[in-house]
Amino acid sequence: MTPHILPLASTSFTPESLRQFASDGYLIVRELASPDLCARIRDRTQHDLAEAISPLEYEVNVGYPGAPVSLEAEGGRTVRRLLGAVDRDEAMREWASSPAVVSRMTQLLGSRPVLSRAHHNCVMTKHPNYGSQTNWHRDIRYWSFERPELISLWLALGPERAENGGLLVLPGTHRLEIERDRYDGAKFLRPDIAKNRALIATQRAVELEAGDALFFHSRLFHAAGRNASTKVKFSLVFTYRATDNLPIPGSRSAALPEIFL
Ligand SMILES: O=C(O)CCC(=O)C(=O)O
Repeated sequence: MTPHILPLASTSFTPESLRQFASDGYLIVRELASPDLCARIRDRTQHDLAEAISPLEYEVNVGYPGAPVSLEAEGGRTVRRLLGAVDRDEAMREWASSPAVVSRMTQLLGSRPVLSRAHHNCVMTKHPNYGSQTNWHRDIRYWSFERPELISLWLALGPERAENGGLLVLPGTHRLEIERDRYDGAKFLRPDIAKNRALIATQRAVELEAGDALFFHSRLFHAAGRNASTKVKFSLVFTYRATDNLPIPGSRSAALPEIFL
């Protein structure tokens, strides 16, 4: 991806930041969302979780390590994701289409961004007791676009650390080619392979506070542990593509109308 560099402005990445994204596959911008906007998004999240407002996905549905075994089991109704974020709430939509986001996405993608409703478009919730662990993966593994180059935006709505299930990343792995036999059947990195263990040893924890935003490439390997704190962690996540990087017709990536920003 060749970033198109815009004139410098407060809503833009510097050339140095763009070089860092090209090298590492991710960038953190501190305090990109205001405390007021974060509070509105958090309030809506807490309300929708308390009322179990659809569409949503339970931990049971993903079945990752630590997830309850059935909806009827203890903690079985623990929500993993509040889906359809861009159509769920005005504040979530405001963030997704804000000038601070659109201008930066334009730089990273090299064209105006198109917001996918089919991927992420959710509030990720990680609960202390029944929130699950996510093993090392690339988001692009189940997505279908002409090029595997999308960018996701992760907005922290509270503190995120490895200890409460915050993201871990493997810097630079968006540029790496990986042999097929290094993945398990669900396309997670197999920890029993020495080359994978060496790669995983390069991990960095993404430490965020409410309002901080993480931009990350769809080929970047990332993972997250369980939430060992006493508070639920919320993060709002959207994915964008370049104007000319079309979803493959008939695939899940093309299943929902997109938003041209
Ligand atoms: O919060 C987590 O467990 C990681 C989420 C994630 O990486 C994903 O859904 O792609």
